[in-house]
Amino acid sequence: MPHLHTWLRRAPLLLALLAAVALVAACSKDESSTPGAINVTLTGSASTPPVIPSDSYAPHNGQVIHAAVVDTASGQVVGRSATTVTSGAFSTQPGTNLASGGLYRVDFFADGTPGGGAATANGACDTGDHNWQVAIRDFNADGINDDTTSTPVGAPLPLTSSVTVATHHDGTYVVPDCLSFPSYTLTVNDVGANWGPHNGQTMRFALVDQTTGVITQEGSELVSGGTFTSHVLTTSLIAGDKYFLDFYADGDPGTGTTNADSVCGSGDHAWRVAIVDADKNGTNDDNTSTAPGTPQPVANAVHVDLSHVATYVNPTLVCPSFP
Ligand SMILES: [Ca+2]
Ligand SMILES: [Ca+2]
Ligand SMILES: [Ca+2]
Ligand SMILES: [Ca+2]
Repeated sequence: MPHLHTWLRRAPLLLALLAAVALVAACSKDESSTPGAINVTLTGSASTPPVIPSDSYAPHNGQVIHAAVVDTASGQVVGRSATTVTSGAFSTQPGTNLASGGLYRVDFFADGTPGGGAATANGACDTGDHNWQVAIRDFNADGINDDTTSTPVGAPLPLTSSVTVATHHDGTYVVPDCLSFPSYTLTVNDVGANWGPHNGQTMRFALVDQTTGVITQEGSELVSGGTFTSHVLTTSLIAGDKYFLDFYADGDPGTGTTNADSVCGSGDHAWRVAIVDADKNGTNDDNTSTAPGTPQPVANAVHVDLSHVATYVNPTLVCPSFP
């Protein structure tokens, strides 16, 4: 027989427990909502004070600035972005939703020989690229970073609100160590010699960095005897970034160069493969090109074997990579 008086005696305790659970849930919700997301924006001005010609990033016009926010306590890259230098200036946001109180540094490099434009870029940080580092130290919390010279690098201060790191071009650049931008080799081969429907056509390639939005043209191959002329394409991938490899054959399939116009568009066959090597065996896991997979952060050198398949990706998806 139920002891009604026992339940009545316990009711206040149950109510208190329920209230405590509700309070914990409310507190958890507040903590996870992270009010006031902390972002880091990096800008390079053509004319920030002092206004002298050497302040301009013009020597890097047309080149891509790759930026990384580094947590200096752990040494880990916690954000990446990239943008192109135009008219001696740029703006990009490598850090989003950063932890309050963290110690950060911005590393960035211009890909290519200074004065050489985009043609000297190779998509990787290496010898010849100019590199800079700036500590994030906004001591007066006005949202403007107070370490703008890039050499020497100051000690970071705990970051508690969003900051703009406004730099002017510093001719004395940090000696490239590229530690924040390790890269891996991507090799692409044709296999199967079954590209015959595109014999006589030019196959053009582009690498799409999903992490930064940067699209890099990667050259072309003439299709002959069902294979690519040189059989291999070699380029670089920045560690941690996610990529698609886009390519298209210019002209009506099976007709040689009929309607080839050096433009990616209607009538051309176009493909996209994701760069993803989940088992880290060096062989790409998305080689069929029947439909693009999901790219994963690059963590090792990757090899892609391309075999022709009749089901191709709609040029609407791929052709924007070939403006
Ligand atoms: Ca480079
Ligand atoms: Ca400040
Ligand atoms: Ca075309
Ligand atoms: Ca694999």
